[in-house]
Amino acid sequence: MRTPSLFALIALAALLPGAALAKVDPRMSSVDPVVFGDTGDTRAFRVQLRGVDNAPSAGIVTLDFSGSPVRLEATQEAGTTVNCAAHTLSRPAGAFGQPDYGRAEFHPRFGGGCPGADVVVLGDGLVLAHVPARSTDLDGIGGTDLHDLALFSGAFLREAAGHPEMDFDGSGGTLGLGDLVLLGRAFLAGSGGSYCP
Ligand SMILES: [Ca+2]
Repeated sequence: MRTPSLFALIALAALLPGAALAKVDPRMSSVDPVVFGDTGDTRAFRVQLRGVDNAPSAGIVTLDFSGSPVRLEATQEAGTTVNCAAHTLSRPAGAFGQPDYGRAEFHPRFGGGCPGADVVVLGDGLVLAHVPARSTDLDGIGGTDLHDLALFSGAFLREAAGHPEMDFDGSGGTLGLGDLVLLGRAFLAGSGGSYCP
């Protein structure tokens, strides 16, 4: 009885240091400040997982939109898993030995957004950050369409300030051409609007 137990203990001891190093540490990991929704896969949202030793760490990254009114598209880019019931997107960070070791790069497809930091970013189940969400499909209806263009044009012509939800290029401050270009690109792409049920 004692011999297998001893072997098991030795095996466990050999595994533990590696497991401890591989564990994701929220203090060391980094997350982009805003998650932008897109249907053309041109807007990246990057998460870098790191362990307590500040070295990259593999793991699964999850974006939890359940506390926001964001409408996830039912079809996401290759490698990203959408859970419509849970309102989450997840994808694995790059594996050890790869150039993107520990990094997950999302190009999330969704409509609507939230000005508050209501999207929870998790690495291997640990909360890394809370971030706001923004998309050119402002109303979360029908993808990026004429109505969104009208909403943007109205705000742009009236006051151009105080609309963080339309700051698509993340420049801060007033609305500008950079925001319009991104909206126009999504509009011309003509995609989006096939939301999760
Ligand atoms: Ca829309």
